[in-house]
Amino acid sequence: MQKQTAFIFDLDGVIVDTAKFHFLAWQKLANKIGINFSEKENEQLKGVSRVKSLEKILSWGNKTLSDEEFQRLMDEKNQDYLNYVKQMTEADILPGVNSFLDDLKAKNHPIALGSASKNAKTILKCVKLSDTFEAIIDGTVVSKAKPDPEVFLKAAQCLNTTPSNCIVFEDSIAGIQAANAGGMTSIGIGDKNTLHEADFCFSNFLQFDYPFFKNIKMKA
Ligand code: B16
Ligand code: MG
Repeated sequence: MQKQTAFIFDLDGVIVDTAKFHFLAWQKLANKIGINFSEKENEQLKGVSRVKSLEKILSWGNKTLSDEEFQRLMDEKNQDYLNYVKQMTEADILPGVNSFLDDLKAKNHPIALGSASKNAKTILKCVKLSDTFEAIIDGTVVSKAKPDPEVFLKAAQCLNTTPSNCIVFEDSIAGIQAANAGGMTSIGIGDKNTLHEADFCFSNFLQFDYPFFKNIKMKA
């Protein structure tokens, strides 16, 4: 079993700010079908799978759709989203992320990606991080959406380590709940009030450095 502390990173909203693209694409779609969609609703979709996101939007508007129409709208939203994603470059990696990843690699910490997104590998390629993670667990290999801990438990397993040896970075409420449910130490990236269930919370990666994690009190 791996002893060195392992680090698991969410993607959207932690490594890159694709959360804003999800917002724009969902808002366009929701408005098109007559459903109001603001930042407040968007917060509830962070970390949530594409299917569950559309289900939630439809329930807010008391709408039901045929399976075919549901699929068509999901595809439309994803195409819209990918049009934003395809314009991304390394410059879109959030501040402080690259140097923190470099520090972890220099100290031989195992690192994995744990994302709900089915577009994770496309995004990593655009921002040139395809070879950074030892394990990539994304929406194509998980069956249960966050807040279920499956995505992070699979990541820990791939890194050959235990949940209690893992630190998870997350920007979503569902993702923090997933990390906590998996018995991992959770670090919220974002607003402290929104992510109050996190063990620690920072507004971004410039607010802490590698030495902070040398002395961190792990959950278990
Ligand atoms: P896709 P994460 C999540 O990624 C997003 O936060 C969430 O807003 C999105 O609906 C979900 O991925 C599915 O994404 O449509 O690309 O498959 O934050 O877990 O990296
Ligand atoms: Mg996220």
